[in-house]
Amino acid sequence: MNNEKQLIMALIVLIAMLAVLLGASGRFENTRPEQTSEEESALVDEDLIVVGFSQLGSESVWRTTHTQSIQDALSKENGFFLQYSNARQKQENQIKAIRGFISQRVDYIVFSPLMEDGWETVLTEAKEAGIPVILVDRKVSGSSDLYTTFIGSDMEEEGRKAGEWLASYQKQIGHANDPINIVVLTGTFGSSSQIGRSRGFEQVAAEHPNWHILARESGDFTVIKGKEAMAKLLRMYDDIDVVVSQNDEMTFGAMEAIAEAGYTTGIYGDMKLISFDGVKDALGLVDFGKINCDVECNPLQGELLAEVIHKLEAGEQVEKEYFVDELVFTRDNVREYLGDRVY
Ligand code: GYE
Repeated sequence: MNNEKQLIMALIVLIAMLAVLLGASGRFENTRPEQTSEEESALVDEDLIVVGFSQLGSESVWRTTHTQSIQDALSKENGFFLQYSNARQKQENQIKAIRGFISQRVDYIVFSPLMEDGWETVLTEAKEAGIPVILVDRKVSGSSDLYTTFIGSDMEEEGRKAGEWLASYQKQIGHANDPINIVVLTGTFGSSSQIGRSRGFEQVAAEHPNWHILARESGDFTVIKGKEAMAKLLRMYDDIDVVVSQNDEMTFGAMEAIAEAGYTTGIYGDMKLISFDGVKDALGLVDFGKINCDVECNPLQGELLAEVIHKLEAGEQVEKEYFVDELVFTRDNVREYLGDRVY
């Protein structure tokens, strides 16, 4: 009986020791809780190129289309294993995501920086770890040694196109020298899209002493904030001739505020309206004559990105910047493109 008891006790002790050991090794394996076993095996799978993609958020149709384009192009079928992280408009989330990608030793880091400033430390960490960084859509300030290449739009050129459209339109309607009052709804402050589009438009405005930019107000690239910003401007000024809105979401919001204030926009409206992006719903409004001009920003960057990564894999030289093709839509040409627009 005693012997039996001793045997049972010994067994219990043994089981407890085994449980502790297993638990400990389980904890050890879990030091990277964000990785699933599928991800772990992809990391050791030599055939897949592992890419960590930090997207800045999902504030617009443009942005969700951009994300989808990258997810489609960097698919398993195309030889990639993509880890996607959405920073929800917070720079600290992007920094955290990039640090996670570094500790996982991904092959490439792709990221769309919320704003231009504040990346030196984390990009230096990526460089020291030997991981190439590819910027998509937006740029960073500072040394270009901290990234391998950029794929996206020429934002300054987009801003200039908006200005040039306005100049040619004023001329076409015979009012080239009339004084005009302009308000600008800007995107996320400090982002390269806000900085570039503002700079480009202002370059053209500077050539026209009769153009008066009354105010610039941030609408953070969203419908709600675009509406708030426009409502504020309408309370401040009753003589606005032109609204330049740096993306379609803010334009939709601004149009609500303008209608609520009793004004109209577009070809036959009280205010001329210039937008950026060129998503399907906005192009519909161009066709309808409610938005005068929409400067395209092309979110379909995934295929070019995949191509560039394949080049890097092959040890080929790549460019420092790749710009995507973009158009300017007005009522004169929009029908040609509206039918094929998928986003
Ligand atoms: O215009 C806007 C998005 O950076 C070009 O970001 C991008 C801009 C785009 O939220 O809709």
